[in-house]
Amino acid sequence: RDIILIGAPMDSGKRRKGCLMGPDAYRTAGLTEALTGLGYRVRDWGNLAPAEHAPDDPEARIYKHHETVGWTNRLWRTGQDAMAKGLPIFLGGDHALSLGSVGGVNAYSTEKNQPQFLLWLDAHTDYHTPETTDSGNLHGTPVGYVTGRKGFAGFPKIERPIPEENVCILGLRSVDAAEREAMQDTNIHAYDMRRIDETGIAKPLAAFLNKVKKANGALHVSLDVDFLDPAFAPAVGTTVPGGATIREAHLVMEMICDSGLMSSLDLVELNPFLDERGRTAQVMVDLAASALGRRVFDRPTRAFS
Ligand code: DIR
Ligand code: MN
Ligand code: MN
Ligand code: MN
Repeated sequence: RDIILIGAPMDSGKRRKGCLMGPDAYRTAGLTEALTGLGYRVRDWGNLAPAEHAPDDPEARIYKHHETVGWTNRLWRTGQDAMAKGLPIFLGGDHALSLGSVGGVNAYSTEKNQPQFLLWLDAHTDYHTPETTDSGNLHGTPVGYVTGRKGFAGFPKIERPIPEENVCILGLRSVDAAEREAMQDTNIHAYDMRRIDETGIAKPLAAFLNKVKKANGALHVSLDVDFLDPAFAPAVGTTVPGGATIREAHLVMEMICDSGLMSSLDLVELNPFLDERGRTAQVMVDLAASALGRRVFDRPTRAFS
């Protein structure tokens, strides 16, 4: 299967600037070369621009609402198109990117009558709606959007929302009060760092991957830089201490690869402007390579139980 790189130099999902440098940082860190070295044919579709959109009011409560709608429309269509041709990797850009990437890949699987699953690797739940967000930053809303929460005026309608029980979030350690309350009534599989400390990260992930496999589902993986501990992945606007270690993160990626289930991937929230010598971009490239087959030693594909 070909891999398709889709650059989304977007910064509209939050106020701090710099994520727009992300796609080129991944390229500079050698993403194409890493994947080519694993035997893939890599097609780089370059950097997108938002679809035409209304001008934003700088005083509005929601930051750059219209520009984010423009990005969502562009990414949605591009994602749908890319799914027919290979495995898309969306290069962010902030996490508002996933409004469009997940919207698009889910529209594709809806058309194919395949259940859509979503693995969200993040310190945050991103379960707000434009009505509940207190920051006004839309990067905190994509899980709410794709699971069909109300309040996303102006955004494309999701024909078949992703069922809550098809969503797994790993790495949580910063959840806003409104999100926590709303999450409580859902069937989303959400694991905070404490549970990961207690059980290890492999156990909840294996259970989720098993579910995807049984349902013959499509699996979108959304990797937010802040899933990782800031000690080795500092280039993100919202660092939260106590994140996944580099070994936990690689284990997650290697298990995803072993499962053979991943059909699309986001690399989001990287802000290269906050970094030293591109080290966080390099970590993200190495994790993407692990998700797509890089190993120290060859191992037989492992069955989940
Ligand atoms: C945060 C979202 N809860 C907000 N934060 C981030 O602004 O509503 N998500 N960084 O990844
Ligand atoms: Mn996020
Ligand atoms: Mn986050
Ligand atoms: Mn918030």
